[in-house]
Amino acid sequence: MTDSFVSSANGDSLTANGASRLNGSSPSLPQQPSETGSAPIIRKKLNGYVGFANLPNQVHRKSVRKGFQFTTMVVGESGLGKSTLINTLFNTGLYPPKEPLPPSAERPQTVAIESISADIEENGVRLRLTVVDTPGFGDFVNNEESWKPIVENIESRFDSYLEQENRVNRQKIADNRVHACLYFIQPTGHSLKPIDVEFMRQLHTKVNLIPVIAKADTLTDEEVADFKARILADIAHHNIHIFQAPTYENEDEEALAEAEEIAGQIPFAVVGSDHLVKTLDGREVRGRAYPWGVVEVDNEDHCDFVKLRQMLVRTYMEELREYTNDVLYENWRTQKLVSMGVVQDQSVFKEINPASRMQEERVMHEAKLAKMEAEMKMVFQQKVQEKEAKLKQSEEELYARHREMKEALEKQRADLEDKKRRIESGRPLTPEKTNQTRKKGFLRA
Ligand SMILES: Nc1nc2c(ncn2[C@@H]2O[C@H](COP(=O)(O)OP(=O)(O)O)[C@@H](O)[C@H]2O)c(=O)[nH]1
Ligand SMILES: [Mg+2]
Repeated sequence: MTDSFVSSANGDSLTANGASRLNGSSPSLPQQPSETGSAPIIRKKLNGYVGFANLPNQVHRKSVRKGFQFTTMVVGESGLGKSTLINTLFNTGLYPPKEPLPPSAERPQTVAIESISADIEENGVRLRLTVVDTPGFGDFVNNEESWKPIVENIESRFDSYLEQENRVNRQKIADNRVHACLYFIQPTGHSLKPIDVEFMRQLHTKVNLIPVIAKADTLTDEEVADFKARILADIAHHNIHIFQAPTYENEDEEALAEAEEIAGQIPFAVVGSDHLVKTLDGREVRGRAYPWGVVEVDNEDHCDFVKLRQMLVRTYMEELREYTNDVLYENWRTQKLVSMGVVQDQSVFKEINPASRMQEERVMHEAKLAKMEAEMKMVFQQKVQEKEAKLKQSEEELYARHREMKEALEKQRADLEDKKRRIESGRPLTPEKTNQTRKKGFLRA
């Protein structure tokens, strides 16, 4: 392998930084708002060295230390060269040569899911590679639900990730989600078969689909071109979403051209071989030797293997991981939680903007003050009213007493006047007194 993953990972992190996707055909990632809150962003030139230009290198060093982890799934009828292609892709003997089953052997009745992990290293970069194989897919008389165990497997991996995310302690989350699914199409030269369409329809919202034409050395160049066109038409007709290499706004022309070139080769017509053969001109290459010549795996004129490797490993492995996490898993998670009846509690996870929060608090405080003032006013008024009522009452009482006393005085005066008049007119003061004198006189007499 001439390409080094180190340099590509390094270069990508620089060009892809902070850019947004241009690719219209792939559902875009949820984008972060570019400006946080309402704070204006000031563009300034630096006067001297600060050092944050080194940040990508820090990330690089850290990720190299941590290592990478990637899970890919291969699906397709047996004998299409899945195991061989994986061995070719990662240049290891991940799958040892398989002994074909003897005719009398019992055949499995269901699609099995087998996963193999390997730690591989290239230029000091470690990759924990997991390949999920699906032997049995499309191998039965009735393949109606061949896709089912595969969907279940992908979902159970999502489930396990969700369960880990919901733990109280999330120190060690193992990411076993499938980041890419290589779907092997039989090199019939016709178009997609119902089983291909059904599989892709069931899976395209759950995994990054990468369709490949298996054993492309069995087709001529024209046949490959026609077959590709028909496959793409079928895919478009059934609204199947296959993984597209994303492009970014501020990327250089080279990167854009590369993305375009890769996108132009989908579905990749691949040839796999994990052993070396000698070409007519004496070179030792990975390939397949035929009586009429050698098919070279790593030769772009012979097949799309190099482009597939670029898509899956060299350029877009990180994109595949990111798309799986940010879009596929996120959608599945939302659906799952909603179907379980979980509703978003706005009061718990509400995002808080400090400015509006302060404004809210001020309004609340002012309302509280106004309420207190109103209450105090009311109490005051009540007290005043009570006092007024009391004063009025005592006034009335005073007035009544005054009237009473006045009346009594009037009466006394009238009595006195009456007496005065009687005295003046020489009449006895009271009839009783007359009686008394009479009595006295009678007694005296
Ligand atoms: N013509 C051709 N044969 C291939 C290719 N890849 C694998 N084979 C052969 O196909 C047979 C089945 O391959 P294998 O990788 O076991 O297929 P699997 O069952 O899909 O895993 C083996 O004999 C391989 O040598 C290819 O690209 N072209
Ligand atoms: Mg196999």
